[in-house]
Amino acid sequence: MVVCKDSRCKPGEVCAVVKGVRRCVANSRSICVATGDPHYTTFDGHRYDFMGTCVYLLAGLCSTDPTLIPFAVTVENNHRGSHLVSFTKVVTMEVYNMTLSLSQEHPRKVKVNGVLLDLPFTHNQQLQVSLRGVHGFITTDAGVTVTFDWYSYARVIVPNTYAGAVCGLCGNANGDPHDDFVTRDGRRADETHLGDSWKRRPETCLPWGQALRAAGEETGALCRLPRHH
Ligand SMILES: [Ca+2]
Repeated sequence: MVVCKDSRCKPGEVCAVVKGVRRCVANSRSICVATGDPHYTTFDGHRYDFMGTCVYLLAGLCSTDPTLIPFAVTVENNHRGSHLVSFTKVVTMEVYNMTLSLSQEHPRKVKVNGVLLDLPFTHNQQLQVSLRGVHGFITTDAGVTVTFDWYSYARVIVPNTYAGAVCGLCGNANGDPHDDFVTRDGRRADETHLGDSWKRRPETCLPWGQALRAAGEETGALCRLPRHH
């Protein structure tokens, strides 16, 4: 039997009984929101607008801590109506060597490794996808949850075991909103440079200005998801 003591848990964790086993669990969580056209609120509460039309890393593990389950959540934005704004079109989570997508195109369904499925979906008790109200919830036993309403409102929820170990448009979840605007290469940035740095496979994505001029093209087709490392 696994036994833990509070003194052996990381900061931000407590010892608790989970499914009959005592183990260290997070005692709080952080929520990042992407909504509308799109407005972002980072895990640490920093709010900003970024309207790139590509595939971006919203949040993912950026630490080599072996106790943390790797995951990556990307968002794909498109134009809706006006060419001047973009909306979240697809939210994709990579976790446990699976790729799960919730897409505007397929309301109330999930695409798992390319196969479209009805909800609820469960996998090895590691992962569940369910419908709660208008929101699809991808919940993992790592404690990371992703939601999307198949329209424009997406969230990533991480337990504070991931504090300071995540990166992307949602920031690092370390409790400090002032250091959330950090690019992939670790530099401070404004919204545009922040967003552009978190493109997936940047060389195939158009910069925001060119994306505007190319509006009408299916920009999403230009940006395929590489594996997250
Ligand atoms: Ca922060």
